[in-house]
Amino acid sequence: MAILEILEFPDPRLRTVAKPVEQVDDALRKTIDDMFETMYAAPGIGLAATQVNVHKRLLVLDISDEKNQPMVFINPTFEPVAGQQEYNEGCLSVPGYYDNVTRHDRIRVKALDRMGQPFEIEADGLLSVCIQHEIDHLDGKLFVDYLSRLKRDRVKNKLEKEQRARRA
Ligand code: QAP
Ligand code: CO
Repeated sequence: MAILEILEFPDPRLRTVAKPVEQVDDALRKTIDDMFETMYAAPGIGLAATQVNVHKRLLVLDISDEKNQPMVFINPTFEPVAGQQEYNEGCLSVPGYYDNVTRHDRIRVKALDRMGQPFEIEADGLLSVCIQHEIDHLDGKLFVDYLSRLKRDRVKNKLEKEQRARRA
């Protein structure tokens, strides 16, 4: 297993639209395991392949307190079922910044599991927010895109400054 480098906003590679996974094989399962190791080490509750510069439609998450409920979604899609909710979101690619985003509450999700088998679930609350946030990454979208340009530009400047300091 390996800890992968997480791309940070405003890295243009975060804008890549990921391609569907065509084969769920051992090589993909290795990427999945590395993504879990990276997410747990961060620590985070969700990670999309885009964030580790792998442009395949794949995401991992674990919203449990004990960090013992890993979930994998390959080629995920969702449909809204009911309601809206506001959640104070963060992102491993936007470290140190949190803001409120309104999304669907109950959604129906279809995906493949780590053996390539199709499954469907309904999700609401935090699980639903997390799935929608991670699917956005696969489409090159970040939660800061839902905020005002003023807020987004402030976050961009702050992170660019931190990234420059780290490289100096
Ligand atoms: C996405 O985010 C998410 O700023 C997952 O300094 C977040 O795991 C979905 C993290 C909230 C729904 C609600 C963020 C770690 C982790 C930071 C994360 C940070 C360190 C974010
Ligand atoms: Co994120």
